[in-house]
Amino acid sequence: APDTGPVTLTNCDREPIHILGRTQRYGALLAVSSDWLVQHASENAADIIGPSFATPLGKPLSDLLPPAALRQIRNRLRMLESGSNATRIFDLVVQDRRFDVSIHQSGRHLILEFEPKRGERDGDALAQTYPLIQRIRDAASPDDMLREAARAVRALSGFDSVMVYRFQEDHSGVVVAESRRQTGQKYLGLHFPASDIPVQARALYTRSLLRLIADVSDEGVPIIPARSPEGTPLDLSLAVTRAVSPIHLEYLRNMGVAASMSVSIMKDGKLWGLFACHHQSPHYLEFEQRTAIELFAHLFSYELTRRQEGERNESQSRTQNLQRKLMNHLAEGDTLEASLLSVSDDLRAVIPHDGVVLVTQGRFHRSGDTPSEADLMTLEGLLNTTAASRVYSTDKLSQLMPHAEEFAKTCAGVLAIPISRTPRDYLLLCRREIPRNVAWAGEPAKGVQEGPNGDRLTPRKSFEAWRETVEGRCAPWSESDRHAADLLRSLLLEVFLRVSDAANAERA
Ligand code: BLA
Repeated sequence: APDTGPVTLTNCDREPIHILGRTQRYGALLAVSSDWLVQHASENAADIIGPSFATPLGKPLSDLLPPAALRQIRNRLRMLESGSNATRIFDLVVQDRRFDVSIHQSGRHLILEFEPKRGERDGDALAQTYPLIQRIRDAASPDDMLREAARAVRALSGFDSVMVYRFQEDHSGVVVAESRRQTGQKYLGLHFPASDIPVQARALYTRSLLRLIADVSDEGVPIIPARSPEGTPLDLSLAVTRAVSPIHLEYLRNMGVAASMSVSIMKDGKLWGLFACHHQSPHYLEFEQRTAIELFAHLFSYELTRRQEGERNESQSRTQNLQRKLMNHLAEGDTLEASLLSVSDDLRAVIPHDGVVLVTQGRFHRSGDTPSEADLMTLEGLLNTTAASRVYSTDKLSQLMPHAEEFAKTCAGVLAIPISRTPRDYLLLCRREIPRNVAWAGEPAKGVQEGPNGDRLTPRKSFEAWRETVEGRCAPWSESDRHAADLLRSLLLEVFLRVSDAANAERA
């Protein structure tokens, strides 16, 4: 049934944040029809653009804007027609006032957003970007690279603090780098649940790569009328001045933040993470500066992909290495158990784990942190009910085997690689529970009042919520873990075939 009730902390992903019907105060928004009649306008249009916009609804744009401005807009529209989904004009003049204007199509409307130019810009932003990218390129390690990136975005934006927030496979997130004006780190290493940046927000952030929340006390300016005559609200998904979810505003206020900006970090067409920027006081950035930061994020994404391709090659060569060593051991006449044990370091490098069990012919050869023999017997029975000749993995073994709760500290999840068909033999990799006693670096949640949207909206409470969700879980088996497991499965199958061929040959 559709959920029509209020948005709460447990159904965050239902909040329709793209049709909230308000813009942030720093801009004014107009929606015009294909014949350029104003259909919607934010209530601040006259304040921001000029007195001709006192009663704009239903009027032709040509009555409201000077001919030169109209010409600039018309020229820009050609760009929209040629495929890009948004365009911008950096200097549009209306009666001595200068604006940056963002233009995009939304349903049957053309949306124009006006932001007044504030004083002389320094013209440095773009020039500043390239040396900063060079430093990223030169970074010695992946961690270094993330740290440099946070520093760079802080330099480009003037925000007090910048974090690199990375999404995990389950859409929870972790702060992987942090740069703050006041020394020290506040959130580095902390995890947050997926619902802190709900699914519809993540989807928007893949389409619109930068949003500035210039003042968290700004509840937004209404756009009128709220609905079109057909009854539909204006879709603001790509609107740069889109007002922000009140739930998120409360989160930011509880965090002691007065302005926030996030910039998407894309990788392979997916949202890899965000630069999350915070300021102690309201903080506005002009469009060109925002554009430079967007460009930086774009170049950074590119560097990230490049580096990770390098890592992928490395992991491929590690897998090959593992394969070669294993073959050598077997060729020298070692048993499979002995061979696997002697390559365990290489195996751990390919698929990180805390313990390993070779299950063959009803016997268990264990090494590292694994369940007991008795528990393994139960587990083997259950694994025999999973699909044949497929890698099976779970990051919460207790879902398959309730009793596993009791030994989650030793082994909370397994990845089982079937290595022969009859009877089913397995190579079982085990992982311990995710450690949840991460040190909290920030100040305790002092004096946070429970607001209208409930009591979870602080990073500290949020972290607690994440802790509960990972209770009894190990770190998720990633796509590349499973891929490596598949490769290993075919390799081991081949080995088994050879071993049994050899045995047959001996017998003959
Ligand atoms: C958006 N939540 C966001 C954003 C961030 C976070 C970075 C992007 C918008 C921005 O630039 O501020 C979360 N920010 C964090 C986290 C840290 C941080 C985890 O600094 C940690 C250090 N948020 C909740 C809950 C709900 C929620 C429980 O915590 C829902 C009930 C909603 N968050 C929410 C929504 C948005 C959001 C709706 C989108 C805001 C928008 O774009 O309109």
